[in-house]
Amino acid sequence: MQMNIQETLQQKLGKEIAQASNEEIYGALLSMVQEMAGEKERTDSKKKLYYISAEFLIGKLLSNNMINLGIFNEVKDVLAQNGKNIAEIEEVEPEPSLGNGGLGRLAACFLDSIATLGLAGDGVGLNYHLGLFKQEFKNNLQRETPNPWIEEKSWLKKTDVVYPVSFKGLNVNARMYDIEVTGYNNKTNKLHLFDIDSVDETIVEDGIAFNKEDIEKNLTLFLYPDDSDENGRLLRIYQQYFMVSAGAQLILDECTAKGCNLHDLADYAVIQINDTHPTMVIPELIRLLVERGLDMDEAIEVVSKTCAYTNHTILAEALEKWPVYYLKKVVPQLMPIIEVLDDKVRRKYEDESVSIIDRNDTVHMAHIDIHYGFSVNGVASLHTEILKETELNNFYKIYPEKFNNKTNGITFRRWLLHCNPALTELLDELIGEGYKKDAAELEKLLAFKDDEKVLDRLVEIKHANKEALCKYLEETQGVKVSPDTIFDIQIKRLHEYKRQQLNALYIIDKYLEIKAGKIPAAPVTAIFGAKAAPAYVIAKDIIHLILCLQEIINNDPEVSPYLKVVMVENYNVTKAEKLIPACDISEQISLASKEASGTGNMKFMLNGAVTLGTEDGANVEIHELVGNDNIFVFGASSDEVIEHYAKADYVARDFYEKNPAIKAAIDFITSEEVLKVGEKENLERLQHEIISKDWFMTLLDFDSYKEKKEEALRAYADQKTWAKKALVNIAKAGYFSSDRTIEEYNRDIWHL
Ligand code: CJB
Repeated sequence: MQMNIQETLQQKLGKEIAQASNEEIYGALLSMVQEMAGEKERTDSKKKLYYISAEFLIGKLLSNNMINLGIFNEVKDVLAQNGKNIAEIEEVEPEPSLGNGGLGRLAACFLDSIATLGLAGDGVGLNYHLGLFKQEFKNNLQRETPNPWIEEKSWLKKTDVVYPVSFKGLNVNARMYDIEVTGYNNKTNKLHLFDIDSVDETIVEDGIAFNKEDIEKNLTLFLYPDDSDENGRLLRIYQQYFMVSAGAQLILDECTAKGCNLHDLADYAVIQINDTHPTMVIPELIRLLVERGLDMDEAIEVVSKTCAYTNHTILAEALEKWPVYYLKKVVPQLMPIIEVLDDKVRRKYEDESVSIIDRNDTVHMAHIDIHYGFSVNGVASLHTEILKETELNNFYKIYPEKFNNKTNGITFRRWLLHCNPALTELLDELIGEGYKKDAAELEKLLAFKDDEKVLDRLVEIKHANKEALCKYLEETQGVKVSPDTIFDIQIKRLHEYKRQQLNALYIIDKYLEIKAGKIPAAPVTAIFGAKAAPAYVIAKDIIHLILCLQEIINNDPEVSPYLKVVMVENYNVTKAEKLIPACDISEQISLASKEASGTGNMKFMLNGAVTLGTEDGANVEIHELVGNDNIFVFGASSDEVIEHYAKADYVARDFYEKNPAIKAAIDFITSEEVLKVGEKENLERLQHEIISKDWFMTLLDFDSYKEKKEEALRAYADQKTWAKKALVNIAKAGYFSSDRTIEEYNRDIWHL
C-alpha cells in the first residue's frame, strides 16, 4: 500500500513529494482520494433514502475521507517520510461553507453514518457559493463578508444532470453537482447539490450586500440570505423551491429507472425532510405525479407514504410560515395544491390550529409536513415529549402513531478518530478497536476508572490538546492563554435562548470580584465561538459585549492572571475540531425546554469534557447516562419554564432590582470601562433588553449557574477525581454515536 500511495502521488505531482508544495500535495491527494471513492462500490437497494436539507455542514473532507477509506495512516507516514506534515496539508483545504449550525452538522454526521452502515441514502441540497458568511471582528463588532470556498480543485463533481425549474415568469435550469460520501470501511453514497449556471459572485459588494431581485445571479450565492425585508424572504422561497423541485425530479427519475411505476413510489423512496425548509417537496411531488398521470387523491396518498419530517426546534421564529401572497408571487403552481391539502384538513378536523392556511392567509409549513408525512420525529427525548405534550399537542392528539423520538448523534470518525488521535490511540490500547464499529464498546473503559496510570494518561492527553490549542490561538488570533488554566468553552450559534449572555454576566461578576480582591481558586480561560445571524441585532450586541470583555479583562494585569476571555473568530467545523479535544468544562446552558437536543454537548463528552448544563435537550440523557457525580446541572426545569411562559409571570426587572450581584453585573455593561472600548448604542440596547425583557430568563438562572460553576471549578482542583469524571463521560458517550441514531431511523422510519 505504502509504495502505491507514494507512486500515485508522485505521478500526480510530476515530481518528488519532497519537492512539492503543500498546496500541490493537497491537490494530488484530493484527486487520488476522489478517484478511490469514485471506484468504490455504491450502496444499492430497491428503496433509497433521500435526506433533503437546506444545510450540510460537512467540514473539510480530505482527512475524513482518508480515514473512511482506511488510508489515513499510510498517507500520513508516506508524507512524513518525505518531510511533509499532514496537519499542514489539511490547512490548505478550504472548509465548505454549506451550513449554519447543529441542524446542518447533524445532516453531515448522518451522511457519514448512513454510508458507514451500508445503507442506500443520498443527501440533496444546494451549492451555495459564498456560504453562510465569514465572520470578522473589527472594533469589537461582528462584520460579515462572503465566504467563498469553491476552488478550481474541489470535492464537487459537475454532472450533466440538469432539471428545469419554473418560477412565476422565470424558467431556470438546476444543475447537479455531486460530492462522494465515503462510509467507514464500507461503500459510498452521494451528496447532490443543485446550482444555477448563471450565478454571479461579482454582484456582491459592501460586505454581503447584493441585489436580492436578480434571481438568476443570486439564487445560490448565500445560505439564509438576510430575510429582514420582503425581497430577502422571497429569495428564500426561490431557493427552497429550486432545491425541492430539482430534488423531486431527481427522485422520480431514479425511481422510474429502477422500475417504479409511480403508484408504488413509497417502495422505492423515502424522503426525510430536515426541518421545514424543504417542505415544498410535498406539494411539488404531488404536482409532478399529477403531471405524470396520477389523480390528485392518489398522488397525495403516495407522497404521504413517502415523506417523513424531523422537527429541530420549538422556537416559533424557526417554524416557517409563508404568506399565500409570497407563494403566489414565486411558485403559483403550488398554491392550488396547497389549497387542496388545506381543504382536506379542514373537512376532517374542526380545530383551526391544525389548518395549513390560517385566517391571515399564511401557510404553516410544519403543518403540511405533519398532515402529509407519515412520521414526525423530535431530536432528543425531552424535545419529543415537549412536542407531544405542548408544542404540537393538537397534532399528537390526531396522529399519536406518527410521533417518535430519535435522539441525535455524532460521527465518531470525525469527532474522535480525526480530531483526537491521542485519545483514540489510548482507547485502542485499553479496549481494542471494536468501539469504532460498535460505539457501545466504549463502556469497556469503565474498567479503568480507578487505574491511576490511565487517569494520568487522560490528564496528559488533555493537557497536550490544550497546548496545541494555545499555539493555534496565538498563531491565528494573537491571543496568549495558558494551558494550565481551566478551559471553559461555549461554542455554538449565537442565540438568546442558548444564553451566551448568562456566561458573559458570570464573567463580569467574576471580574468585579477579582477587582474587589476576591481571588479565585483556579484560573479560568473562558472561550467562546459563535456567529450571529446578520439581521439578529441583540445577538450581535452579545458578541460585542463578549469582545469588549475580552479586551478589558485580558489587558488588566490585576485580573488576567485569573481570568481570560477568548472569542474565536469565524467559528466553524475546523475550529470546533481543535477546540473540543482541549475542553475541560462544556457550557450547555440554554433555557430548559428551548434547546431541542444540542450535539456539541455530545462531542465534548466524547472528548472527556464535563458538562455544566441545564436539564435541556440531550443534556438530560447525558445526565442519565453519567450520573450525578459526572455532570454539573443547574437551573429551572423545563416544566417550570413552560409554566412561567404560560402564566407570563417572569419579570426580569425584579431580579435586577432585588439581587445586588445581578444588578452590578448588568450595570457594568454600560460602565465607563466598557464604554471606553465599546459602542454606547449597542451596549445600552443589550442592557435594556436584559432588564426589561429577557425573554429567555437569563436572570432566573443566574444564581444557580454561578453556584454550580464555582462547584465545578473547585472540583477541577482534584485532578484525579476530575480525570475520573472525564473517563466516565468518554465511556458513556457511545450512545451518542450517529450510527445508533441512524439504525433507529432505519428501523422505525426508513425501512431500507
Ligand atoms: N437547529 O441548527 C438548528 N437550526 C435550526 O434552524 C433549528 C434547529 C438545531 O438542530 C440541532 C440538530 O437537531 C439540535 O441539536 C439543536 O438543538 C437545534 O437548535
